[in-house]
Amino acid sequence: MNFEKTLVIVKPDSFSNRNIGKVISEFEVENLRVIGAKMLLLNEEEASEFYAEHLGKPFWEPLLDFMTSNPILVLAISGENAIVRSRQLIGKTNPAIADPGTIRRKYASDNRHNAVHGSDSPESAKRELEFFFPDGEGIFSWEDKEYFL
Ligand code: FUP
Repeated sequence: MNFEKTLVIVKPDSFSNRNIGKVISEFEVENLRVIGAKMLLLNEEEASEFYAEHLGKPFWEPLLDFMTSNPILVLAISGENAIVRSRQLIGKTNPAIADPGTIRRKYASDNRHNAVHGSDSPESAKRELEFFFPDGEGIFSWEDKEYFL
């Protein structure tokens, strides 16, 4: 068993499109469990820091505008091989070429308004969880309660 934690963001378009519940369900039905959740409105500084690796790319400014346009829901997700399995469920960045059945294929509009984010590696998951849940505060562990059984 390889239990992992990963960071998922339900993006602003999922709020506009009233898809937040559906997006969360996609993880839950696969036994990827919500162990932390926060609804936030990012400011430009926070969005820039979170997406720092994309600084200078042509989509940088529109990405920041989009990510600060509406609330987001940040989720800490836990489960077996949670990082790679979440990425598989989410699908490719561009929904037009994402596999049928993936979250982005079902709920995304284009490669910016793409419904959801998921950490792409163990290193990213660590950084991104720490970004939104510093020192693990707000994250519940599997050992905590019957909730997780
Ligand atoms: P992903 O890991 O699939 O979320 O995709 P990337 O890390 O490559 O990109 C991060 C975010 O940048 C995307 F979710 C949306 C934005 N982006 C664009 O707006 N346009 C692009 O062409 C590529 C990415």
